[in-house]
Amino acid sequence: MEILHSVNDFNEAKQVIVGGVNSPVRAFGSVGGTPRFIARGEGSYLYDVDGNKYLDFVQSWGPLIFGHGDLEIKQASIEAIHNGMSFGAPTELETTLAKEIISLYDGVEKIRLVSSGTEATMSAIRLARAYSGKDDIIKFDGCYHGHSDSLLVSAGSGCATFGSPSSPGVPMDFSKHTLVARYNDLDSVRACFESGDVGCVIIEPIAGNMGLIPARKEFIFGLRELCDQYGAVLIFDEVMSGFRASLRGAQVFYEVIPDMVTFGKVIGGGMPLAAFGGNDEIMKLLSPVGSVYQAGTLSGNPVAVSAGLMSVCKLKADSGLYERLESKAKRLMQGFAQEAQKRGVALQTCVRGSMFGYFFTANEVCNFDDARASDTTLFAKFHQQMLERGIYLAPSAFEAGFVCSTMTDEEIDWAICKCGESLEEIIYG
Ligand code: HOZ
Repeated sequence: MEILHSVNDFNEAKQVIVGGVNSPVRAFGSVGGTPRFIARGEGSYLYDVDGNKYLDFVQSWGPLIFGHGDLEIKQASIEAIHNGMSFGAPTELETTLAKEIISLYDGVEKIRLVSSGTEATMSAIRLARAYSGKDDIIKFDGCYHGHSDSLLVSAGSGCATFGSPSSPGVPMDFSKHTLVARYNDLDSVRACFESGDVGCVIIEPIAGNMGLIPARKEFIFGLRELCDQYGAVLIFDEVMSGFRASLRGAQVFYEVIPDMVTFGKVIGGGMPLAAFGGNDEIMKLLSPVGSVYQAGTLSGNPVAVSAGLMSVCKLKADSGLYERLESKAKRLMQGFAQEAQKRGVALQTCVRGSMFGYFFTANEVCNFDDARASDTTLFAKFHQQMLERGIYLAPSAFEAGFVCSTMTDEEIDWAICKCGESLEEIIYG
């Protein structure tokens, strides 16, 4: 495969952009090789600057559930642009999108729109602290909630890849309020509650930043009980799983109502849009009604909201969509598992709606320790071989994969075939 233009572009980018990328995992640090510079995307495919075509299982890290360049989402964005790019004043569109989200997610009575998942989780934590009157929060090893100071502790993918579990530059005074528990381990949560003055628990109920690891049902029930017992706010971070694992995100799988939910990715249809919401009691503390401050010039941007609204409306309109997406993701993961088994390679796979994950290990993966124990060297080789064969997978063993609505069974089968070839090359090549 010819990638000369990507190599040149990467070298040039490194002269002016730190590491040549604007988000660390894109640099391919943990898998090696040159990140492909992308010229365009269409449906299930990405095209790089050298003209190579890739079946894309990253889909912009989740937002593009309808694939690249969906016509209706594009049209809605273009129409919005005709009316103006940004107003810094309220629009009717924002209310419509807020109503749609509230109608689907239990526990969400009021919403605030922001521009990124980092903003959503950071603001939700601030509000939870103000509501509970307590500074300590519990997060889980391997869960990623954006890069704000108090959440950048044991934070999964990007941090794991670069070997800095908590980043330099985060004062100890900030991170000392962040207690880290083990995913799917209630005893570790109890221990945190007993050792601190905990006002909030934040969790990705379907973790997608340490590979795909869903929480067990009884674990989520237990979290709800502990939060109620200790007067702590339970936040579901559904930036990745919201509208991805199902139309109602994790709530379909757990039937537990959180106090707050954060959203991002799919709700922006590919544009920078995120949100946080919760019950009225908590949300009314937010400025301008309450005194907890949060603001943003581009919050509720009309172009982003139009793309997101079209995306959500399309998801609601197609009742069989998530079943179809899940069956594609299952077909892919079953295919990978069979190809691995044929060659004696240990592989664990997982699917939640349109999200999928795989680890090169013989053991069940329930938390970040299990994920870290998987064979990441083999993952890197696999990633390189698949990329060479036109299959674009997330360049980290600790990220989730995504299927989109345009993917056909034939495309999935083609990826499975390439999986077999890649493993063959790694073993015998
Ligand atoms: N770790 C982020 C996704 N889980 C990376 C996003 C990006 O690089 O675009």
